[in-house]
Amino acid sequence: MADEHGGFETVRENVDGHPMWNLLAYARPYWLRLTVGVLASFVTRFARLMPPIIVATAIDRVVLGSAEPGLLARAGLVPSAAITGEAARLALLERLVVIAALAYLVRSATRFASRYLIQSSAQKIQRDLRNDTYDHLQHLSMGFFANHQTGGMMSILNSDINRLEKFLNTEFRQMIRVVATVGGIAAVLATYSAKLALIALAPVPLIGLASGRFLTWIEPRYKSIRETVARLNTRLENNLGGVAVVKAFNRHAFERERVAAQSQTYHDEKVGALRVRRAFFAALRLLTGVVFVLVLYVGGRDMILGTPGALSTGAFALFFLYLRRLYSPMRRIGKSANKYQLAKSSAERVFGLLGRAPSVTSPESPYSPDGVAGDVTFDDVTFSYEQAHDPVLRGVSLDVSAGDTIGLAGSTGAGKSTLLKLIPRLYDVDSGAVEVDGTDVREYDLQTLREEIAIVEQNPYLFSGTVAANIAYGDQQALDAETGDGDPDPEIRERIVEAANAAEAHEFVSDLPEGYDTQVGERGIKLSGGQRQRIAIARALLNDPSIIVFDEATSDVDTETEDLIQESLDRLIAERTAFVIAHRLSTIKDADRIVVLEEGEIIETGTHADLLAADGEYAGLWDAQAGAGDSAAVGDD
Ligand code: DGT
Ligand code: MG
Repeated sequence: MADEHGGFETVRENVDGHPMWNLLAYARPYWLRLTVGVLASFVTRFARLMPPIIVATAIDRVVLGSAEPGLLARAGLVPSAAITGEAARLALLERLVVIAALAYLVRSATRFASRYLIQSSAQKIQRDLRNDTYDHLQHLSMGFFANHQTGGMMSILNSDINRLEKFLNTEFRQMIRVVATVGGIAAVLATYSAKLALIALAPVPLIGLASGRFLTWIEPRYKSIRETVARLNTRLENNLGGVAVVKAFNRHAFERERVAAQSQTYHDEKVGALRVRRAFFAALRLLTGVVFVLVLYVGGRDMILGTPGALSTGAFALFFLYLRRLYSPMRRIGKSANKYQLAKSSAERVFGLLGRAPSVTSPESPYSPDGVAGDVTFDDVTFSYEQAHDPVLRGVSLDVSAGDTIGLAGSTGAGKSTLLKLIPRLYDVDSGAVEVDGTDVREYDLQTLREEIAIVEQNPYLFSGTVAANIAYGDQQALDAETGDGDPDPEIRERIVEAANAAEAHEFVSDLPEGYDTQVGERGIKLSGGQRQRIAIARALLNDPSIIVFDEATSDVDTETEDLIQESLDRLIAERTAFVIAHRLSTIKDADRIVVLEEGEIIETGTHADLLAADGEYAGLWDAQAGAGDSAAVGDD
C-alpha cells in the first residue's frame, strides 16, 4: 500500500551513475547552442572588467597626467608616451570614451546572446526531460502507481524538472561568472601589484572550502526538507480530493491537526537550515571586510611611503572597484552550491524514476498476431499485490472458449476484479499462467494484447474533455480526430454516435447542454455512475475488442438505468469472449458459465440452472437477492 511518504524515499537508488551526468546527457543535442552561449557569456564577463580599468587610466593619465603608461597602454589600446598638454589629455579622454562605449556595446550584445542561447537550451532540456519522464512513468506497472502517491509523481514532473531547468538557466551562468570574474580580476590585479593581489585573492580558496563544508552540512537537510514538502503536498492533495469524506464525517479538526503536524515539521526543518545558512553568509561578509581593510591599509601605506611597487592612484581605486566585483560572485558560491545540491536531489528523483524499469513489458521477441480469437485460460494462477501478503488469488484454473460469456460472482474482496486485471497484464501472476488463444500473455506484444481486451471498470474514469473524446478514447483514429484541431470528421462522429446508441448512452448525451461536445471529467459536467458506465461501454464498443471485461458497478443505480445497462451490456458481449462481474446475479443468469469466487479461490462453476440445482453458495446468494427484491445487490460495499 502507499505509505505516508508518497513512496519516493527509495527512488534515487535507481539512478544510474551521477545524477548530474545524466542531466548532461540531455544537454547533448543542444551542445552547439550551449557552447556558443558559454563563450558569449565569458566575453560578457571580460567586457565587464573594462570600465574600472578605464577609470584607473583616466584618473592616472587624464586627470593626474602621470607618466605611468598603465594596462591599456601595454595592451596597445592607448598611446604609452607621456601625456602632456590639454589637447593630448582631451584626445586620450576621447579615446577612453570610445573604448568604454565599445566595452558596453560588446557586453550588452554578448549578454543578450548568451542569455538567449543558454535559456532556450534550458527550456528545451526541460521539455525533453518532462516528455521522457512522463512517458516512462505511464509505462510503469500498476503496482508502481499503487505504491506511489500522485502528489509525489506530480512534484517530480513539475517542481523537480522545473528546478533542473532553473539550475541550468541561472546557476550554470553563475558558475561561468565566478570562473571568468575571479580569473580575470586575478590576472588584472596581479599586473598592478602581486602583493596586494595576493591579499585580495587569499580568501577565495577559503570561501571555496567553507562553501564545500557548508554544503556537506546542508545537503542532507535539504533532502529531508524536500521530502517533507512532498509529504505535505501529498497530504493536502489527499485531503482536498477527499473533502467530501472529510465533511461527511466532520473530520475537519482531525485533518487540521494532521496538516498542522506536517506543516510544523516543515517549519522546524526549514528554520534549522536557515539558521546555519545565515551564519555562513554572515561569516563570508566578515571575511570580505577583513580584505577591504587590509588592502586599504597595506596599499595606502605603500603609497604614502613610496615603497617600490606601490600602486598609482588609479590602480588603488581599481582595487576597490574590483574587490566588490570579486566577492559578490564569491558570496554567491554558497548559494550556487545550495542550488546545486537542490538540483542534484531533483536530478536523483527524476533520473531515479527514469532508471526504474517497468516490470510489465513486452518480451524480446514478442508474439504479435493480427488478431485473437479470444480463448482465455487461467492455469493454476496465484497472485498477490504485495509479496509479503497473503495471495489474493490462489490456484485459480479456468478455461474459456472464444465467444463464451462467463459470469463472475462472489462477495466483495473475493478477487473478481483482480482476476480479470491479469488478462491485459495490468499485473503479472506470481505463479501459474494466463493464456490467450493458448499463448501465455507474457509472450505477447503488450500493445497487441491490450488492443484485444477492453475493460469496463467498476468505476469508469472519464478524462477532462468532451463526451465524444471520452468515447473516442477506445479507438486511436477516432481519438486523433476528436482531439485534433478543427471540426471532427463526420464519419467518425457517426461511429461514436453509433457506439453511444448501442451503449444506450445516446439519449442522455443528446440531452446534455452541448450534446457530444459537452465537457465532462474533472473540469466539466458531473455524470452519474450509470451514465459514466454507459460511456465506458460505448468506449469499449468502439475499441471492438475480442475479449471484454465488464465490472458491474456496486453503486446503486435505479431499475431503469439498470435495464439500460443490461441492454447495452448484451450488445457489448455479443460475439466476444466476455467476463461479466456481477453484483446483481440477474445480470449473469444467462451466462454460458458462472464462476463463484471466494477468498481468491473458485468454489463453484456451472450454469445458472446447474448452480441452483447444486444448492450451494450461489443458490444461497440467489435466494437472498430474490428475497430482497430484484434490484438488490450482493456486494455489501
Ligand atoms: P468487489 O469489487 O468489491 O466485489 O471485490 P472484488 O472481488 O473485485 O475484489 P478485488 O479483486 O478488487 O480485491 C481482492 C483483494 O485484493 C481485496 O482484499 C483488496 C485487494 N486489492 C485490490 N486492489 C488492490 C491493489 O491495487 N493493491 C493492493 N495491495 N491490494 C488490492
Ligand atoms: Mg471488484
